[in-house]
Amino acid sequence: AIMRNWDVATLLPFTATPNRKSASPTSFRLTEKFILLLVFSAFITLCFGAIFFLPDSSKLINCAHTHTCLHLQQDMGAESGCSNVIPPPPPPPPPPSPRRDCAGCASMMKHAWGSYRRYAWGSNELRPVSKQGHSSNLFGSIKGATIVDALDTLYIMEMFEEFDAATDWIEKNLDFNVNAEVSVFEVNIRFVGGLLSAYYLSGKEVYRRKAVELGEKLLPAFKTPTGIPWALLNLKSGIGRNWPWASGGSSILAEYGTLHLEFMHLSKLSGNPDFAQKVMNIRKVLNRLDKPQGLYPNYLNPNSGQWGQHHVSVGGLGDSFYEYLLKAWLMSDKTDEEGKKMYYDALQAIETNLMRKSSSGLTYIAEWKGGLLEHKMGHLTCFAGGMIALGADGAPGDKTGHQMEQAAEIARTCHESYARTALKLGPEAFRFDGGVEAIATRQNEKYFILRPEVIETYMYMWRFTHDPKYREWGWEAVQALEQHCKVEGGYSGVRDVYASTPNHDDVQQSFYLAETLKYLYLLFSDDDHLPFDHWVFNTEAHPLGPKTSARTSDPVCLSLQLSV
Ligand code: DMJ
Repeated sequence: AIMRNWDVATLLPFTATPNRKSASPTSFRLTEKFILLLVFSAFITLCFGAIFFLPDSSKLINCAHTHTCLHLQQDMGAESGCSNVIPPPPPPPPPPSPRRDCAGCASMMKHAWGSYRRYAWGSNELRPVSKQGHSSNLFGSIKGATIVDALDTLYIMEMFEEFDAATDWIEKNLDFNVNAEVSVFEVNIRFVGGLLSAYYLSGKEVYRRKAVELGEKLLPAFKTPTGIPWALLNLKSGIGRNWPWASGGSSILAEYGTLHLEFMHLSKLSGNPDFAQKVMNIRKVLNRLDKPQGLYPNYLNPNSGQWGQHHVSVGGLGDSFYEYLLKAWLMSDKTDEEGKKMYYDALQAIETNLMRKSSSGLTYIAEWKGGLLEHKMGHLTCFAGGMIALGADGAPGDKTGHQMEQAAEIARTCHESYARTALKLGPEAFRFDGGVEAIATRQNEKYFILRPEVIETYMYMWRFTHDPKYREWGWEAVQALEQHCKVEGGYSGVRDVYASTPNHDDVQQSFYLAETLKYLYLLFSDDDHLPFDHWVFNTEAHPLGPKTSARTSDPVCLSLQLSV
């Protein structure tokens, strides 16, 4: 009530009646009113002036925790000429670290998967520019390569609605009863590997059943005089053959040598020892053979059991054979002594005969052709940084530190192969001859097809060293992928990484979802997300289920171990 009386009194001069004679003592005359009006307008002008000319405090509030804020404060101090009264700026906050939870990488997966689902559902792969399905002859008429390859990435990134849609498609449509020739290696690493890891992660029986069913379809590939399998197999007739271009009808080291992990798991999950026997026999054949300089040639004839051409590579045609020797030992809880010895002996021979340093000090792994070196390193070879780091801990004779250094040097060289291009993406192969270092010189080696190997190595190096440069390098790759490979309909490879604008090849490879995006996600995740002491990744980045020490008979529990 008191307030109301005060209000009335204050307002009276402005609400008084125009009849001056009857004006109360509180009324004003015209001149007084004019003066009051002047004072009032001056006050209003001052207020507006303050709004326009004083520092913008709202900006300060909004940016209180950012770099821009700091700059703004400094600018304002300089403008107002009162820099001496402003206290010295606090030390700058640490640079914004890459997104550690990698929500960014998960959103890349959403775009890649969403586009595949929209434009190519059920096909093997997506053509992201023309927005339609794409089928490579590696899978014959088996369908859904991207669905099976991406299953575990969806699960790991907690995209469960998408994972359920994929499971539904697999239950209803994934069919191996096809009269078609497939690549035994590709079907094994992508389909068998993808199904096995989906089983270990989710515990869904359909994945175990389909993996074993497909494994059984692949067994006829081993019907050769030596038991070294054919590269190609007709799934209906069980007739196999080798690639017509492979030296004298040979099988390929990286193909027959990259069945071991999956087949050991198939025996365990099916109770059928055939799978394990077939891959252990491959070892036997290899161990009977003389190896030039301790090296494994890429070609081996499955009829005669003799080497073909003496070409050796840690990249294409050789790569994952070495990887599977090491991982077989790790997966056996370090009981597979034969695998261990074969791996470290082979690595020693590679170091002696293939590993070289360029004149500016970049370490690379060359290719070996009958004793002569070709000073070229493939993008595929870049996985070796991660492999060597993974094995360094068990290296014989105090070589752990030395192997970690080698791994770090390979990672640096592979990063340079990206950094020296216009698009900041790595070429298919780069050379160290003719005055160049880590640069592709041939037109047909300048393409980038969304391959994972360099990011794979960053991921392993990050986990073992926690050196922030590996996350920085990974983030550079993310930015380049977003800028040059992302299109409305997904992600595409590019034809020339040295061209200033990307020329898209219109293929979104299934390994982009299986490997590249998964390794990126893990690079920015905590170490206990799929810890290495529990899980071993197959060569297509499919985590194969906990090693003996962590094993439980209930696969659903295995998936729970992930989140603990
Ligand atoms: C993948 O299919 C596998 O990583 C394989 O071992 C070799 N290369 C491709 C991806 O580059």
